[in-house]
Amino acid sequence: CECFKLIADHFGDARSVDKSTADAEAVASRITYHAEFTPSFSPEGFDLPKAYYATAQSIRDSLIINWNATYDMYEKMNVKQAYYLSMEFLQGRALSNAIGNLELSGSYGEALRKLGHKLENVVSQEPDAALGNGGLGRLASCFLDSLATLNYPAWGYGLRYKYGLFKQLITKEGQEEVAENWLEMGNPWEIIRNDISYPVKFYGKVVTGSDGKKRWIGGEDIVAVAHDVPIPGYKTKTTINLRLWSTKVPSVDFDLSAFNSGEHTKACESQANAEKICYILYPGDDSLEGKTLRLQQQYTLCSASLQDIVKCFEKRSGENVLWKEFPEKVAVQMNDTHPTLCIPELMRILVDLKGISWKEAWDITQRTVAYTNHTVLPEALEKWSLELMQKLLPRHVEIIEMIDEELVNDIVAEFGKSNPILLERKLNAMRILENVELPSSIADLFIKPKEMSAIDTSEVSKVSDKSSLTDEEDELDVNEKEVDLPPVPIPPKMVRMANLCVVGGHVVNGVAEIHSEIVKQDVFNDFYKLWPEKFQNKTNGVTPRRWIQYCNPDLSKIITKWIGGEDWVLNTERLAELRKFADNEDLQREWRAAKRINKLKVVSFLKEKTGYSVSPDGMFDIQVKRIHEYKRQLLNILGIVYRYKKMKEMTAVERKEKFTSRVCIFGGKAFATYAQAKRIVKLITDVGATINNDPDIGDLLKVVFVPDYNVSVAELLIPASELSQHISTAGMEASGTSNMKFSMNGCILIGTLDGANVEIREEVGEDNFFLFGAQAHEITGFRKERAEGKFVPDARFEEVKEYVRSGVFGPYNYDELMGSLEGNEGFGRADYFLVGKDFPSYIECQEKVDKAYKDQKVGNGLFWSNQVRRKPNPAVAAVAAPEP
Ligand code: GPQ
Repeated sequence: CECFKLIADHFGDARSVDKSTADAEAVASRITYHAEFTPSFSPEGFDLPKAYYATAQSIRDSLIINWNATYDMYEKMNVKQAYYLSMEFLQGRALSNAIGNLELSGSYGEALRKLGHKLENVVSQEPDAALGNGGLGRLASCFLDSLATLNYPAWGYGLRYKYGLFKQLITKEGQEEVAENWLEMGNPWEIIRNDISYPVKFYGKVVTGSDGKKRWIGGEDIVAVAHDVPIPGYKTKTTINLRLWSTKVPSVDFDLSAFNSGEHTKACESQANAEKICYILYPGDDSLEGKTLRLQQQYTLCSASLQDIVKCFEKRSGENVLWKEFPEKVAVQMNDTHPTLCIPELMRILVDLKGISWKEAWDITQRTVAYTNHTVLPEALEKWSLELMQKLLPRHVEIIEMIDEELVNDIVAEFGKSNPILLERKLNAMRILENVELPSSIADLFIKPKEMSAIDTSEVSKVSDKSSLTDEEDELDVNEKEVDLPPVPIPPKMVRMANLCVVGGHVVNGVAEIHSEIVKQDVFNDFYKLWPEKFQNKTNGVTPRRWIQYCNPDLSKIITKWIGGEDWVLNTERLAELRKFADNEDLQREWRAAKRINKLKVVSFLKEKTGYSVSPDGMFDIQVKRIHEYKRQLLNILGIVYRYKKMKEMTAVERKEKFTSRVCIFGGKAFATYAQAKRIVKLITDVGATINNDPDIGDLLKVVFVPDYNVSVAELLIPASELSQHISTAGMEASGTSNMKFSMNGCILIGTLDGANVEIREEVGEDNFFLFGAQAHEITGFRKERAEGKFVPDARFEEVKEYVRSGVFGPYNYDELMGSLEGNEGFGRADYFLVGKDFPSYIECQEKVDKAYKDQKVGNGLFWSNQVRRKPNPAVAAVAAPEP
């Protein structure tokens, strides 16, 4: 886009880091300056923690120069700015990324060496900024890197949680959670903006003034304070901003008289209440708990960010603020439904505070806001209790009710009143408010249950299963109910945030092609039929800087050497040029050597973290992601149990002959109250403890659960991976993003046709993707088959469950976990995620993997970098192969 180019060009003469002064000498003196004047550390000594802090501060100086220049540019050019609102940013470490993006690795390495430290030891001092749970948060962070790199005028907005995602300990009991105090040693990256703060209100009531305007008054006010984190682009001066809010009480609210009269706790109460909003990252991932505090967090993010965005728009507009041009200057992207309150909040600001008519404000809001959906799991489609929301945000509820009413009118206009059954179904599916009465003019259209008996349609029976009763029977039934049955509970009134997003935004996108199809054809099908133009796909992506270049320097050097030039870091299409050299033995040797270096790093890491010694000769088979039943770590571990059982039944010679040596690595956190996920963690660690200590097995099979999986651990494991598992029940993983990272690091995937796997498989070619399992369109049928008792499980699956139950892996009672894979009795949950259904094809597929890995070892060259073998792209093949 022209304006990005202008920005990039303009930077030619903007202030920037002067690379000529960034030689090692100059860098060392900047670092020592900070070591001396950084108040957080004592003056003597220069140990690693201090070296990290001083190094980070010296880099931050450089970032600030670019960050200010970027901001000045946006101001001057009054560009349209994109704002990415997200409750999660899973940033990981920042130091090596910043040094790399500023192209200062050489001088920093050299400077630190002079000062007595290795750069890699210094960067590993940094705690991960884990302000996110998993894929959704990491995607937000990858976007920031890419937006800055591509010179987009964009900002991120989030919350500055005092405690990030919990630290995971693996004990004999399984997973334990400990608070992660990532700010304990201070945060050298953030710039506390005491000059930028906004009031955020909760509770109170709405009054109508004499001018007819609504005002939200009373209640509790807190203050959101900005903390800015500069985000550098790669090989550009563009440095964008991640603005994180923390909360405090307005200074006038401190109860001095209570404090003076000795009631210290009372005096500090309101402070603690305000601060607790940003205490912890909501630990849920695809689930909903926590209620009031979580809603306060969501509203704080939306309110503070929108006040900030509006203020910036007004400032840049000067004297003449044209509100209808707001969407030409502002795009607000909501990362899932967590920031949905942006919609009523923008309406409130425009209508109540800026005096704009409802109609115009609605038009502005819709054109400004867009929504990314990240899940189709019904339990993850957020709903809020209307009652709770009414208490906490009374004005927003009025606005939401109004939006709902307009939607109801639109639906009635669209579907007419002539088919009340269809209309009722549409209203039930599409309304924002759930279990809330319709306006009487519309409610009167619908038949009361007693009148239904007269109508004979299959649709009606869905609405009421009493439809087949005669009038008399119906009377009787009602009377019986009155006498015998307890009153039917009134279903709670809820606000459906996803519906509000679809209605209030101009675009809805899914995160992989198959997911976006499911969004259109299933989750939001009624909306799709009404507004097909709103629905899009935007397949996720990851930054190649962090996920190849910095985490895998050895592989990066090889790529750069063979395809000639480093520009693949900005243009990943170029990686396809490697295909031309797929059969070249030198490339194969170099590739294998790089993989081995990475594997050796993991060998030491596993020893240090778990005590287990693993061989670098085994295939590194990795599944790292949040622990969730739909991601099916259970399928993986049961496959391993099967393998182990078979090995035990063979002689040493036979098992060596039959099986490929594997190091099976798991990592990931389970939501603290997700009992089933925790049982899976326990099973993995128990299986590991048995197999890893079994002298019959030795290096033929090892099973290791890496504790406290996070971004930094991913940066270590992914480059060492040879097989990675993306084996979710088809249709349930919206996209996945680690599948992309593994592929980029020369790893083969085993997986189902789910999420981004589908597109990855198209890209790498069918013979480089080990595919198994049921497909998305078959899942409902298979579940039905189970429910009807028609499913006959494979004997191998029965055998494996039995083996787990037999106690081979220790005394823990696995009845509940194994029972969930069976019928409907006892613990039976009828194997909702179809582990049993996919088990045979999974283990057969794993046998193919074994064979393929073995074959590469007997000399048919570079199997495991086989991605590059795919038939050459004609466009690429047309380019003469340069000599490496
Ligand atoms: N995802 Cl709704 C999360 O990590 N957390 C969430 O709360 C929701 C989704 C993931 C999703 O499970 C993955 O399939 C995606 O790749 C990822 O979001 C990013 O889109």
